[in-house]
Amino acid sequence: MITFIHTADWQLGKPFSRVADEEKRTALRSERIAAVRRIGDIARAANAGFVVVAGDLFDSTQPTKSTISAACDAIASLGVPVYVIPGNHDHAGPGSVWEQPFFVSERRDRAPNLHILLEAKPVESDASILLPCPLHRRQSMEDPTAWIRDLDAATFDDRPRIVIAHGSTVSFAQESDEEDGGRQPNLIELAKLPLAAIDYVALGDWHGFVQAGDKAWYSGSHEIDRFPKTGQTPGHVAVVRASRGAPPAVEAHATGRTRWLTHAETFATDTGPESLKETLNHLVGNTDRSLTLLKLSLGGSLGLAGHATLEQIVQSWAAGLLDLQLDRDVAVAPSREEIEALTQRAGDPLISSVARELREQIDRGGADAALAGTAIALLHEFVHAGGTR
Ligand SMILES: [Mn+2]
Repeated sequence: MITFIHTADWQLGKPFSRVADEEKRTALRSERIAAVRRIGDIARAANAGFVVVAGDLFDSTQPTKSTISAACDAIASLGVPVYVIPGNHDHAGPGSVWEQPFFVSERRDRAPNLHILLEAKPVESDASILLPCPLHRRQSMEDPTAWIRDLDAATFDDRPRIVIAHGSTVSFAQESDEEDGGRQPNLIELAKLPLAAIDYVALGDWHGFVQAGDKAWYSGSHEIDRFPKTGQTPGHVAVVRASRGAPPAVEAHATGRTRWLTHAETFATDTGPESLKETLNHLVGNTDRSLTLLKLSLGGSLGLAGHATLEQIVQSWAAGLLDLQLDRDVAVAPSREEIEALTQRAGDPLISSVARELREQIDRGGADAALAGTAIALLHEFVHAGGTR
């Protein structure tokens, strides 16, 4: 029996362009490198003999030199051979990273345990026979595993045979995990593989840990890189125990540490923001904000005081979280007391007269009322931020 780690879809160098804050984009990229290093802890604990990366080690065919160097150092830290196939993101077509002189020399000098499998042909490692299915272009309409169908397995000894492939399988064809969607390239037909002659199929491309067939698993990405769809479990690697002619034993082990949470709230009263604060503290915790990304949808309506409280809460969480994706559609419904107070500021005749004008527009209703509501909220904020005495 052999034990190895199956992982995929590291997508090192992913730009995270939807995250507005540059410092946080950098932190997200660093987390993907740090998660590679944590694979080493799992490999040592499981006594794994090697690591298989089933495609998309890099996010693009042209990663930066910093990304290449960080990747090589992290891979070297794993301490066991690491076998990699190119996926669709880092395919081995012309001008690929794999033939770039900087990558070639960094791999040689920093990560001699890293082996890039560029050809569709059997590779005999010490303990196993690897059957790599590298991608040579981003999208191919040919099944990358097709070459294995005609393989003469009689020439192999009794080492376990491991297919390494990247793409959708027929069972997952309708739900590609690629963000660009569209028609299904790189489609793998597991049923056409000579499964009796194969002991494990290590798949990449789907970002959650999931069994895709009799002997086939997706490990998912080692660190979460998007808000997961329901039921997905990204942020894991697979620890695989395989023997020739026996079913594999496959376990998911957590390697990710970023959290991607979703929350929605509809406000009805001005106490809403305070209760949102409680909810977020409970959901995220006060010590873990810098590793958490939150998609927050806010609706309903609030008075002026409620909006001011909400704004303070939003600013704190936007700064403290690894990212806050805010969908805020909260109407202004100022209380009569709040408007009256603004219209009667004895020392501020200008503020008072503007507030009275806005109050009249709100009372008249119609399209201008919503604008006036927003304006009076801004006026309230201005007054309470010390813009006037
Ligand atoms: Mn992919």
